Order: sequence, then structure tokens, then C-alpha cells
Amino acid sequence: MKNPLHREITIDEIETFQKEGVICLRNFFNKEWVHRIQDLVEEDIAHPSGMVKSIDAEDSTGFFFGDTFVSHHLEGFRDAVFNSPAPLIAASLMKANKVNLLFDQILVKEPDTSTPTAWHQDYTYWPVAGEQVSTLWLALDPVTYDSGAVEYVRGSHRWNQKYLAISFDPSQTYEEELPEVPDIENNRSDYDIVSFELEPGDCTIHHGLLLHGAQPNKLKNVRRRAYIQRWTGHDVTYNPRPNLQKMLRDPLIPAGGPLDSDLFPVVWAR
Ligand SMILES: O=C(O)CCC(=O)C(=O)O
Repeated sequence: MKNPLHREITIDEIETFQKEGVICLRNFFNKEWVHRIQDLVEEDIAHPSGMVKSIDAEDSTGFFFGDTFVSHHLEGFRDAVFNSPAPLIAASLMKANKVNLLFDQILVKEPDTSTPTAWHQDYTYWPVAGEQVSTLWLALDPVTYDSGAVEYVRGSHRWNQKYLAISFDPSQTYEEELPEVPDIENNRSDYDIVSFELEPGDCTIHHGLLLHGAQPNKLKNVRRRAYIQRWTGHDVTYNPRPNLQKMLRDPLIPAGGPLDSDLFPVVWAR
């Protein structure tokens, strides 16, 4: 099979991801992938899956659209999971001998969407244990600070601290005994915050324990469409707990075992 990477991931890039918890990779998804995924996103917005949910804050402007497990809904996303550069990027950066897709997702902030994305860690929402957990965030539009670029607290994945998942869904509560995420937004100068201006086809990959959030889309005529994949590596096991983010269905795998299942497929293995 043709190597989907237009170049290999470098040792420096792997080290940056491991140390800082986030890296930006430019232009790894070519125009063909970008156009195909843009079309799939439009199809999903028009005909969302049963996992779609409203993320707009009360009294907000615009539209913050989110749908999860989209590769179980639209076949084309399966191709983006199995045949795009994504699994090799995730495996290389996490130094993983195999990668499973936990789920994929669309997050669109339409022009003038006032809802920010609250600072959070991904990890505590998900039924996982282990180190090799990451998110690939693919830009489908030009992304700037003003259109809602994701921001990251560099190195926070190494603080040895898990935070309580804060809910994006008013019907959802998270009950783990963990401290709340600190008030980063009102104390920004205390943190080493980094973000990336992206072109369509550029992506970021961040570690599951890295604190991150995103600004509103303040622009009146620029959409901020992202296609997102959540990856795990060989050291990750299934760790179901009460009141986590809703998964598409029960994966029917034992707690403490590998994630390998139809729901969380092995996408690449060495
Ligand atoms: O796109 C956003 O607004 C937030 C993205 C995010 O939190 C994530 O991908 O984990």
C-alpha cells in the first residue's frame, strides 16, 4: 500500500510532542483529503448521527455543531480513519506499536459563534487507562485566534494531575473525585499557552492529559470546521466508569483489557 505520509515524522517532532504535549504538523492532509472531508462534514451537518448534540451556551450567537462517532455514521469517514495519514501520525508521535480509534468527531464553529470551548483535559471524559492517548485536530478552514483556534497549556500533560471533566452537555454530570480545572482564562499570564494558526490540511496532535480550550469564532464570514480523531496506543486499556462521555454503544470488551473491538478498532499495528 502507498505510504500515506508525504514525509516521515521526525525524531524532533516526536520529542516535542512527548515533552510539550502538542505539535502542529503542516500540510499532512492533501487537498483531496481536505475536500473529501469538507464534503463529509457538510453531509453530516445536513444529516447528523444520533450522537449529535447542541454545544451552544445559553444566549449565545452563531452555531457550535458537534457530532461524534461519525465514521460509524458515514462510510467516507472510515476511509479518513483507515487510509489517511492520521493513524501513522498518531502511532509515530505516541511511539505506539498499534493504534485504536476511540472515536472521531466534527466540531464546527460557524461565523459569529460566541460559545468558547472551556479549558479541559480530554482524558477524564473517556473510558481509558494508560499513557498513549491523543487527539488529532484537522483544520478544514483557515484557523486564527479570532476564528477559534484551539489553545494549549504547554507541558500540562506532565503535571501528573487529572482534572474533573467539566460538562459540555447540561444533562451530563461527571462524578469523579478530582480537582476542578484551574481558572486559566482569567489568569492567562500564569500559564504557558500556545496556539497555532492553521491552513486547511494542517493538523495539531495533543496528548489526552493536556489542558486546552478554544476561543469563540468572532469572525463574521469565516467558518471554523474541524475533523477530529481520538487515538490510543498499545498501553491503553478499557477503563469504564460511571457518567463518562456517552460512547456510541457498549463495546462488549472486559474492563482492564485492550480496546480492540468493532467500536474501537485497531487501525494500524506494527
Ligand atoms: O475545537 C474545539 O473547539 C475544541 C477541540 C477540543 O477540545 C478537542 O479536540 O479536544
